[in-house]
Amino acid sequence: MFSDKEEFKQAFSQKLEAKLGKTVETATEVDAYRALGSLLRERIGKKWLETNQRYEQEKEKQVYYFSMEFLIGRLMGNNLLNMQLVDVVAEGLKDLGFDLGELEEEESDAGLGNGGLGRLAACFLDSLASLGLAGHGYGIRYKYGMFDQQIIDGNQIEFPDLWLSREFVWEVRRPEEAVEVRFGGHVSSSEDEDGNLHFDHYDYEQVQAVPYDVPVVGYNSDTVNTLRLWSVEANLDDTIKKAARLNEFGNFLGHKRSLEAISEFLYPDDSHEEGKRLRLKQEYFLVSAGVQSAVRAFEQLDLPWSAFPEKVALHINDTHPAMVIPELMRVLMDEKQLGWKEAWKITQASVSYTNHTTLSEALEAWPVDMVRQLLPRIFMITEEINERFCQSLWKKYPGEFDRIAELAIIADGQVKMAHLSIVGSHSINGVARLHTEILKLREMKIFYDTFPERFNNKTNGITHRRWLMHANKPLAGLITDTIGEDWINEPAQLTDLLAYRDDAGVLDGLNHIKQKNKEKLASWVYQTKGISLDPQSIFDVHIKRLHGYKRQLLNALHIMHIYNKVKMDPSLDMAPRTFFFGAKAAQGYHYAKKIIKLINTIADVVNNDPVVSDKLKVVFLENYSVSLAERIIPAANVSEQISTASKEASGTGNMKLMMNGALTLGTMDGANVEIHELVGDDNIYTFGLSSEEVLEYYRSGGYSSKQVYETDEVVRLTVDQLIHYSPFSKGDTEFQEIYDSLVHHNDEFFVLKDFAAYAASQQQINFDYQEKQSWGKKSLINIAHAGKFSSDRTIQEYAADIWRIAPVNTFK
Ligand code: 26V
Repeated sequence: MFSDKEEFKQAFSQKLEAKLGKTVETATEVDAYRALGSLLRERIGKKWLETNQRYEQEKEKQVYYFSMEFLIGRLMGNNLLNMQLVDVVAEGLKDLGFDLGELEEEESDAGLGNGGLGRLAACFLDSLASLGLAGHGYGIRYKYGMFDQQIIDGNQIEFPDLWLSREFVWEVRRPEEAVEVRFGGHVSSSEDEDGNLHFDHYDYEQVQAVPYDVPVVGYNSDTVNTLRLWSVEANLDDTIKKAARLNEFGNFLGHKRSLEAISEFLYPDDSHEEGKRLRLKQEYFLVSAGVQSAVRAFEQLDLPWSAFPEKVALHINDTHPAMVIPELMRVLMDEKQLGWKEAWKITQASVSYTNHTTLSEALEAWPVDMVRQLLPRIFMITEEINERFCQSLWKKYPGEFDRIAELAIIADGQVKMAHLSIVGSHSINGVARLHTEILKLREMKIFYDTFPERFNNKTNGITHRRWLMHANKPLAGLITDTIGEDWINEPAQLTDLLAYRDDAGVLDGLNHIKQKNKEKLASWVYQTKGISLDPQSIFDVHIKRLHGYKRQLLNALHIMHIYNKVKMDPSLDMAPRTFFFGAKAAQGYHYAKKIIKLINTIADVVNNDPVVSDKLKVVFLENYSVSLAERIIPAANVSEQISTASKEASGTGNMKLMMNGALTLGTMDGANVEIHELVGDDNIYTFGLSSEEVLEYYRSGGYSSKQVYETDEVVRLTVDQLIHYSPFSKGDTEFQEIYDSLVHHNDEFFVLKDFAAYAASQQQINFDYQEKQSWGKKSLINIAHAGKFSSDRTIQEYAADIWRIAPVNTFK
């Protein structure tokens, strides 16, 4: 092991030789990346082992965070940061002729998630380890993660994400920890002499779930937790037997392949539930592997089953892993011989659930026939949970058929996963204050009325280590120079910056760093896309999944409007702007793809028109991902958070941008409400309908987009350009669908309704930005209040209120 630069250089050269048979002179950058990764993995190994031993000895309560997605991105930079080795390694590599930044670029993003929900899980792991808490992730090791997006002729084209084609240096395969997961077959029951029922599952298909463990290194802490990613492997014996039974030897390989499909790819849609059988298989695969593995670890402690909830917390990230509930019941009853009542008490006391969306089209409901056929025993148990739940309701609300029908877990031929999650857990939380209120008072009102004590709020957070210290080292440095380094362990102390809100030196420093970051991004854009940008212009950033409710269309229409204004008056007084977009659309989401095409069309028109070129640029950055976010966010001045109020559960990009000194332009939605509350009216640009107004319109009608279109001339002229002859439509019908959605289908997301207010806020930004000093002050105030949005705060709340765990033995 190494503790200084010279020792590092030696260890690194030895690693190159031993692992790759290369010398420093012959090694490529990929070689150097792999050698460095493997060196660090070994160094992590010791603390990893010690952490696990400590947890076992102290019989520490373990949290297992079940999530279908962990959008962890690259690990090299973050691990170096958390191990506090950045400088030693960077300098050592430099001496040997390598650049650390370039080596980091050799790592593929682990894109094992769609967006907010998956990235949140990754931030939580970082906080758990950094706070010295015993919390681990259980996920799937998808062979193909989030698709690679390329923009060809303005359209999104998807390519498979081959992230494993290069060795993933951080993982360790652990075949000895594998478990069996069963699908299909039949269940029979029999009674023993004492009248106890026993269930026998037969004729099932069995696969192996093999874990690949990834260490999660805490910052300046001796804790290394585990992200356990499960991969499917066909059980050869079983597959051969099955082929023999069916007399289908010829199809042995086909059968094997179909089993292996389970951990093949991530479903790249986070907004439309499709009821796909393979997705259900994936969910049960994760759940069954995870539950069995958690139960196995508990059994090592040699405690009575009643102690299970004191030693194990099972958290489900949205309803995707909701089958944890019937699966734990199955294991406790069928394998460990517990009775229903005891098993149920243990299950409910161990499981907790986070809801991440109120969009009805994203709520999971599986067809009864599919669940029964694919998971017969799980279906039986779920039916029994439903039966008992409905009976208890009947006692509490005798005769209230409607209420009971509405609450039932199984109804209308479907298994409702949110209902199962609420009934089977002791805690249900939303992800921002407004979102939790909407759950309690509207979407889940009937459940809230039944179990008010189970509902609570946990406003999301982001790890300030990746999103500030790693992504924006100069800014982190300035903060430490200004207020000392305590904020690193206690991000709430960022408020100490407020004392410098009028300090010209600090504000200059802040502006200077932002400027440098913008220049860096501009030069990268120039190198990769050939578009030349003005780093003095306002960098206005809209980065997130493409979705109707996130209203990239509102931003796009507004850019068309500005373009028109400059064309009419080329000497218009405005601060030059660069609009950045990054967004992936789900493969089958036709409307979202049209909006991508529209943004790229606008970019094409604007960027090639010399009349506007010193005032306006539009850049669509393809393949938005964690590592791309790390490039963009430090350079942002304006953070677009313009969802239709009530629709964005929280948002976390808003927090990342705020922490990097961007000012939010947003609706009063999700966590924007809490950002507004902290920074005050002067340091945020809010506009548009409130969530109450939106919900009222949805409930009672009364909105007519046609009327806005007819009365607001700016809106009409702009929207007409989508279909009439214009630089954007070129006489084509390409954008007819968008036009129709706005004008003829009553504009589901209130784009036209909010247009004027949005344009007015943008105009205000245009004025305010020109006052450099006061803009810097606003930016500083945002950074100062961003500590509240560190995921350390969020995780401390989960730990105290939901999981009931406390740290053991950290350096802090
Ligand atoms: C739903 C579905 C349904 C169909 C199959 C695949 C799939 C995958 C994921 C989802 C859930 C998406 C929910 C989600 O990502 N919500 C976001 O969660 C963030 C973290 O809490 C929050 O900041 C965002 O506002 C919220 O949209």
